[in-house]
Amino acid sequence: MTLSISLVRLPLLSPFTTSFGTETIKNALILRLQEGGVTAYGESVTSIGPFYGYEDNTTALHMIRDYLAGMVKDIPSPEQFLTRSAQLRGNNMAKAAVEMMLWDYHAKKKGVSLEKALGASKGYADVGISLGMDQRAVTLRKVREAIDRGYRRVKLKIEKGKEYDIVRTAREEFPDVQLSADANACYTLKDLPLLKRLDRFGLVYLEQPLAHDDLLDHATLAKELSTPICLDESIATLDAARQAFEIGAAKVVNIKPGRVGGLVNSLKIARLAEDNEGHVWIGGMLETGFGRAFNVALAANRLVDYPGDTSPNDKYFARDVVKNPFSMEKGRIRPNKGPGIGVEPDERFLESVTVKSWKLW
Ligand code: OSB
Ligand code: MG
Repeated sequence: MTLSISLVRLPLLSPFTTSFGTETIKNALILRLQEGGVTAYGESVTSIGPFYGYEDNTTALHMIRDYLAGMVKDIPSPEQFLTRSAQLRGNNMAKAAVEMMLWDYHAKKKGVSLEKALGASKGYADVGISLGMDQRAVTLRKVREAIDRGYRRVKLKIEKGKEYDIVRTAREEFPDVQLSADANACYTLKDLPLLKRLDRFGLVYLEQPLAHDDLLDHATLAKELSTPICLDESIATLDAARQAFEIGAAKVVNIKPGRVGGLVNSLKIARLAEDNEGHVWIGGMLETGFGRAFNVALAANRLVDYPGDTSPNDKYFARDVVKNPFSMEKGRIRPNKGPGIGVEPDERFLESVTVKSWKLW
């Protein structure tokens, strides 16, 4: 029985720019558990630095090596692992990588797909695209290509002073597309006039306009806008989701299992949204084929009602580390049939992009 973690470095097909920076390479931490005939995987959504959240690959590696690996020697259920790891504050991205690996392991042991293990499924995930910031003409071309490929929602990244022009032109050229904008926390309430100007474009929602750790100001903003607010960064826990719905800080939540501590919490947040007449969709963090397979399985769940940022692998990478990438048809992706995440690693390519590996036990 072995548990190892590897850092893999995979170039992105094109740079991905948000209000917090530009990514050109995906630096992913991949967990691999081998027991009996079963090999299970996990992927941390952390990156090289704490720009999206406070965790990064170094802190996740520390948490997993020094705390979490020792808690899973008996391969507990995801729920048992959450109970054990609750004594450690925060660090949900590190916890999520381990939690998801346990889901994969137990689904494989039972011989069921992760999609099935998660409960009632639609059988497919509705897919939207997240477009990084770029020159206007480039973005508009990418919006057209996305619509032609069948994407069911197009999300534009925005930042202060670079929101009105791109949203207006995209809306004018594509009047019928489901359009959203993601600010990645770059505004404050003082920018209300800028945000109000977006109200007329019929966005399905405005994603994370204010601070990464704020709920209260979002509730204030929500009262001033007709566009619904979707929270991403601010929903770091199940309690944050409950509080957000309670005070009206969000109508929509972008669930990233990696951000909320895994799939158990993701399903609970989705149920909370349903109870509060809210909406949820599954976000992405430019995952490799391992992390992507978890997101797609979750996005197919009945509780998920909006299209997610779960593009097929070839949006991100010329070559992914898995042999069976997803393909999209009419803006939908079918989850793998399993067992577990149902992903076949491309071992030789995976090895060639692995920077370093650590044996945990
Ligand atoms: O805010 O949703 C975000 C990528 C990295 C960090 C944050 C975000 C994103 C994306 C990309 O929007 C979604 C994807 O296609 O994986
Ligand atoms: Mg976001």
